[in-house]
Amino acid sequence: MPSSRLFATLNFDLSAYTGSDLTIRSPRDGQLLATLKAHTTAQAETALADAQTAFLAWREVPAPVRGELVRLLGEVLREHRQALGELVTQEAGKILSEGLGEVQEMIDICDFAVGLSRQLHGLTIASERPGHRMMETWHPLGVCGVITAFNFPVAVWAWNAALALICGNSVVWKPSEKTPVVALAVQALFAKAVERFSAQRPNVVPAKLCQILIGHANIGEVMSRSPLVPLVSATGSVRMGRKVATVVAERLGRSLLELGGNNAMIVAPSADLSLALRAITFSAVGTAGQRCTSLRRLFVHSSIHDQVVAQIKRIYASVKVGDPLAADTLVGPLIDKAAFDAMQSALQQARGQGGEVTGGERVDVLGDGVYVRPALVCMPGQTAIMHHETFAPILYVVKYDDLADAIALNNAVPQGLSSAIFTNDVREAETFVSAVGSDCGLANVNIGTSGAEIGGAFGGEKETGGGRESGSDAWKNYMRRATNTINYSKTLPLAQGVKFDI
Ligand code: UN1
Repeated sequence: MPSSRLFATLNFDLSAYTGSDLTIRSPRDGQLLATLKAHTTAQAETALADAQTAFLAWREVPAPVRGELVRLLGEVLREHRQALGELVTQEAGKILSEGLGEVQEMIDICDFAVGLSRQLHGLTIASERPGHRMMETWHPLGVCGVITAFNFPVAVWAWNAALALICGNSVVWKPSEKTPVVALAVQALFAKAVERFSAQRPNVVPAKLCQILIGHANIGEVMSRSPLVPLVSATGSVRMGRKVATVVAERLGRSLLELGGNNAMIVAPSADLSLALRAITFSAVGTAGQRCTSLRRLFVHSSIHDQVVAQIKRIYASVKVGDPLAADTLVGPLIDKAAFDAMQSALQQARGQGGEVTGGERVDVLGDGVYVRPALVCMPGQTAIMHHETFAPILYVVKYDDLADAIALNNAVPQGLSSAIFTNDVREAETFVSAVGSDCGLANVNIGTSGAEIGGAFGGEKETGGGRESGSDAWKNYMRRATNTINYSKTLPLAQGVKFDI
């Protein structure tokens, strides 16, 4: 098995997880990677109870000491970056540079979280009453349930886990049923970090601080229903997110959702076209169009439209579709045949709505791997199909004349994750990022829609779910806030001047 090198280095026995519930094939060539057993609903319940016990101990460990565990996780990830990146490529199909980039994203968030472990600051607030002080304290929250998708099979866990851990929480992770093997590898790497930590500080890290549950939607449902899980962080489809949000809301729990995107870019007349073309290509065909931040809609000013379309066609015809492990490949496989079918159905609908399709056909590369040439679709306007996210490399192009119209098109879809404008006109750039500009969680100028750094808050509005993960103050999602009013005077004045003498 291709992943055996990493598991052997880690002294990790995958056979403990072997069973007949999940058959995992590499999208690269269709080769069998593993057959795994799924956790049962009862096992999931037990895991949550164990996670609660772990939380009660971990919350008492000082935050900077919790940070040391995450620092060691970052260290272990650095040591295994190559092997883990290759395994991401094997199981998710993204090209090796992106597989390695994903591991780098894990390392980056670990570094960020280590710094944060000394900065979980609260405010001191001026009280209206004499001899009083108000302050805000941030406390650990509890068990954090993390549901992740196949396309970022490990980085999204790291965004959540690194922050949750320094915030004093325990973590239970349900990886995508399409990519559980690399998740098990990460679990083994985490165990290594714990081992290293415990050699210096025995009996500090509680057992079951981070657990993994392999399986289907039933596991996510147990997490969503359980009052032991104050926060469920879910990344994936709008359909899945709606279910999680509904079930969590029913018990008034907290959910952090990072769902579909339908990201657009505006290319204005003053754009630096050589930069724009590179950004368009990376955003639209990188990860074979299977990022939530992938570029799906392009609005090009009519004065440069034909020129831009001709150049994209030329790039699309020559972009290397191939083995994701080969150094010169830019477009790896789709995750599976169902993704190919969804792509073909979207192209069919686009044709029916007046679209002119170039590319999109299947390319024979390796074994049963499902490879496609990216598709460019010139549309007469923003028709119905463009309101849907199809997880495949399809780029719809529409002409515009007025910036206000292009911004309206950008905002006219139900999703609100990422967006970009290419312009050298400061008025256009500032308008795009202003209150009357893009309505997305990410609005970029002169870079593409995908490939965000971890330092910013990541997430989007509307059907994208509203959650913010990763950088900025996203850590606050993983803590509970207490407002404390302290009276150090010898009287008891009431707020708002209320008199209540007894
Ligand atoms: C996702 O596709 O779910 O901004 C996450 C990006 C990556 C993360 C994507 N840093 O494209």
